[in-house]
Amino acid sequence: MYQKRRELLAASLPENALLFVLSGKAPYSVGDEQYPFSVDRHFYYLTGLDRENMMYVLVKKKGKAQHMLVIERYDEAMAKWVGGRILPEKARQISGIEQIVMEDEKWQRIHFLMQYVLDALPSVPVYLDLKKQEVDQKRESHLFLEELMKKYPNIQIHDASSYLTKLRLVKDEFEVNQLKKAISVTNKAIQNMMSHVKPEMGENELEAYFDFVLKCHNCKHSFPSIVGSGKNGTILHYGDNNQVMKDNTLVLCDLGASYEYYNADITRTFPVNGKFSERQKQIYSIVLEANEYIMSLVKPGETLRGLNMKLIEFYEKKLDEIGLLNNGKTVSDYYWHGVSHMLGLETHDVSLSDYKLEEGNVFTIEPGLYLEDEEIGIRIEDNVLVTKDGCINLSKDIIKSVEDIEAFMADRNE
Ligand SMILES: [Mn+2]
Repeated sequence: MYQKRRELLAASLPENALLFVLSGKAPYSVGDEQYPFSVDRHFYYLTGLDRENMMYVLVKKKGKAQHMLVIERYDEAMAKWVGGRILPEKARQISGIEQIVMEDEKWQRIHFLMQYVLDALPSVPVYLDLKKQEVDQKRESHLFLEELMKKYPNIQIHDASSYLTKLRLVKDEFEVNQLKKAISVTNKAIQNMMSHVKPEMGENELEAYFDFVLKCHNCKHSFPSIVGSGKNGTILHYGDNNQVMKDNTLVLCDLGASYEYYNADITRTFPVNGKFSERQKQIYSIVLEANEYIMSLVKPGETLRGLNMKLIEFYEKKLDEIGLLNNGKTVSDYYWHGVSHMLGLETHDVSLSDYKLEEGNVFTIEPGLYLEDEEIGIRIEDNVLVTKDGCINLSKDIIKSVEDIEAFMADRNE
């Protein structure tokens, strides 16, 4: 599988190329602590490995590709403290890359590859992921590039990110299955929340019912959970989750399980006491209809921006019907974010500008409506897979109709 991805990448690169993808390094924190390490997702996608200080190298020349992996030398003294670095055999077995080079022999090998690609060329085309430069592992690519330029001033530098992004946008069968697992755990965890929620409970306590299920399934969080009741549900990135949930309010839960780096991103909104009020039901029904309407429009060729425009048109009509657009109010007073983003190894997964949907994309559909004055915040978010003429809702098993939610919550007391 990883081999297939590397072959696809090699095929998409121009003739004569030397590409480097780094796994990254945890930034220093304080004392002898490090920030938690999170592997570079391009690296993981191409190798299945998730350790620090590794590098994948691809050489393409005369239509032929060679692959190489640089890893740290195993050190027994170090292993006693932090556990073993990965052994060459294990790295080879997971990634399927035959050629493994030790970190301390890396420059010798790179020098050889430079000469090999250079042969008859004025300079060596070097490809690196240079898209982001932040306080995260992406910086490693830039540091490596600086080192490379010192040693080889005559290279041509190219950004490899669009080549990698194009591949990652279309999910293979394995990836779809990983996402399904993450979504299934998220479903169980949301059910656990719905089973236990009640008035006067803290948002943090409700959040703990989600966390417990994730931990039991060896999952992590895709992102910090949002558990916002009443007015807190109208704050887009509310994350305090520390208020007491009042009777007759709704609680908006935007959260997801991450399974082996594949991220679910789901939002469900439900009544704290198990029953929607008439007004809550009215607003909720519009958001649910919006969710299903946008889902029905998905097909190859559409864009996420286009879907969002359709949603705004839909809201213009619906909100006008119930009198919310009087006194100069517009849709943007009640809805101001995008309806979708790509999903995968990152929660806001890689994409290209004005990208037209293709079969195999996975993305979110998450319309919301936020009525601050009425303390009603509602969002309903699903994760869908684009097919050749529509889409499949990967999170269809996570209940969302008023009837299903009320029935589920009524049942729990019996
Ligand atoms: Mn989302």
